[in-house]
Amino acid sequence: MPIENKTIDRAAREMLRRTADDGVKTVWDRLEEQEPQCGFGTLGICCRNCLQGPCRINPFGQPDRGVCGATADTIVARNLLRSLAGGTAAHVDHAYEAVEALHKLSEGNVNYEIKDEAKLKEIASKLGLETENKDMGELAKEVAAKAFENFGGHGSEGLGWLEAWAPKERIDTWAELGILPRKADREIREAMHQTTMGMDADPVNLLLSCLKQGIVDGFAGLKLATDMQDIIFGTPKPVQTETNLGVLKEDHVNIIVHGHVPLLSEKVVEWARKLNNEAKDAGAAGINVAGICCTGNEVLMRQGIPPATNFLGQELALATGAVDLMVVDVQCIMPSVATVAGCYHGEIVTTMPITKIPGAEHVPFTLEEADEQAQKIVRRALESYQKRNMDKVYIPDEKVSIVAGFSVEAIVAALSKVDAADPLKPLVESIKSGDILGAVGTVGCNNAKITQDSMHVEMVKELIANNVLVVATGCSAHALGKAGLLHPDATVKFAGEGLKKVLTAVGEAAGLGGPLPPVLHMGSCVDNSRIGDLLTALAAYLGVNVKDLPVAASAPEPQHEKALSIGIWAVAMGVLTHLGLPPHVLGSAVVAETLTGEKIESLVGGKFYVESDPIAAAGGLIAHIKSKRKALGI
Ligand code: BF8
Ligand code: SF4
Repeated sequence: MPIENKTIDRAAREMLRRTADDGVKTVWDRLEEQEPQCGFGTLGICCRNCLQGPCRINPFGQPDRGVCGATADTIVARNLLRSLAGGTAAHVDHAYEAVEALHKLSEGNVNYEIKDEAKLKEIASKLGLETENKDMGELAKEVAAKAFENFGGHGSEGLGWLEAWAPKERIDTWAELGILPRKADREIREAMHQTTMGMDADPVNLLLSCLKQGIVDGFAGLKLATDMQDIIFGTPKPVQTETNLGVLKEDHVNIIVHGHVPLLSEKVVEWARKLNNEAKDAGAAGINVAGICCTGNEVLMRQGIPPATNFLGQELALATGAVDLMVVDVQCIMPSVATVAGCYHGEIVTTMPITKIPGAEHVPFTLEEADEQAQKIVRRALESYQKRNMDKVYIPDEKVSIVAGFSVEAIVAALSKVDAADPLKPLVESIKSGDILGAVGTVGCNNAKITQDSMHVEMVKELIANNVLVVATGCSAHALGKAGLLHPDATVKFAGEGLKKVLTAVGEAAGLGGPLPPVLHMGSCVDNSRIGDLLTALAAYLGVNVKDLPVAASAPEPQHEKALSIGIWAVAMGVLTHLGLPPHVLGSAVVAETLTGEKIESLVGGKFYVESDPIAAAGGLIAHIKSKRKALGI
């Protein structure tokens, strides 16, 4: 595959020339080695859920059933539900870690603080807790106790986080469909049970459970994690920094934080700052921390740490030979990072008991000893720096300015500069007048099957040219950042007239001396809950339901099971959700048509839309937005 087809990111292209020259394999080489990928797996019609299998269904004839009699429809739906349970488990486990941190800090056992007391109080009162005259530690303990209740429990008790934050209309809709979740762990467990041999064979029933996993993901995963993290680390405010591999510094000790949960990365950032002088003693100009994937987004949003690259660039960052240490926690860490670091330079440090990689060093990370361990990790980076061969360092000269940190609170704060008494009014008026046609949330991953960042960037350019406001999270936000779209200049250059007018008015009122960027970076993948909160607030303001808003979601380059869980949450919320490539469901017409068809839309208001051409996808999303506008009479 020519390098131009692998990525549009110029820094990544330079590094791929380097890895090719050095004979070092990357994710794209391994994809080529896998090709042709198994057709049965691609269609979702293989099953290995029992030892009578593996079974495969012939899409063109016999056999049309597995040994037990399962049809393609059953197998595809079952496999999808298992994937969703995996994605949901990842987010719920992430949320659990964050709740545990709040609980432990409330007991004074760990060295984390409550950075956002206002958010703690706001969450507590939404949960029905008394907040007046209460010590913050005490309140945190009560909120953590309420949060813990979302994971386990008895009977048919529901999710407190959902009950407090989901729109009433959604709760009624889900209850009517029988998909209002009970506790998260119970639902994930049940999905695993439901998909074992000799259990559910009804594809429609399985798909309803898929929707239920999405709802669990949204409230007991995304929303819960974000709320806890905002309380502990602060609610993001706009920050300005740079992105792409050029943020690595040749004369600095370079530490990469990679993974998802900010409990570790925040501490690494803190100790990198505190130990900066030790780096000078070691002969470096200082310590430079950069991020990859979603923990990179977390420390970007709150600490202004520059993102080095997104998912597909993780090996390429190491190929610079300038990364002295990459510390990882959970999720989206390719095991190959240990091999690539071995070919160039740098130590890979794993920290979590459920994420170890052969060839990496394991430094266990615990909340109780977070400071000691973070110091140890930073000092290991200093040692690694001293072993770096400067002749083998090559950092591409590619970096661009970005603005990030657009929490809902930050967006409302900017809008309130236009209308202090009624902050949502200017946004809603702009939508009504057509200056803003609608909004699309672009989220999710890179996938080696799609030219890196190309779908994100080309689709979003088309959207903003058509006056669609874009909010972004995850690796999508990274992609758009590297392409310059998280910067006010991009508003001038790419936005349609109406969108430009609004972003300029808000940006100038907010004292930025120019427009807001055309793409608002709202955070990591768990921060998709922020998009959910924004839509919920907008719908409430307009007196309509989320499913009636002129909005859509898109994961242009989805890769992870988590992206599917987020996607199905968006569908369950009532939002049309675009995917740039189909999940492994095409082996069942029932499943594929249900997920993308009118039936699911009539039930929940949302559905999936698959389109691999970025301009056509933008066109489809714009047509959807226009139809929603028409239905609203605007
Ligand atoms: O949680 S976007 S590749 S890093 S899964 Fe992974 Fe996908 Fe990136 Fe963040 Ni989200
Ligand atoms: Fe085959 Fe049925 Fe066993 Fe799956 S559960 S492997 S289809 S026999």
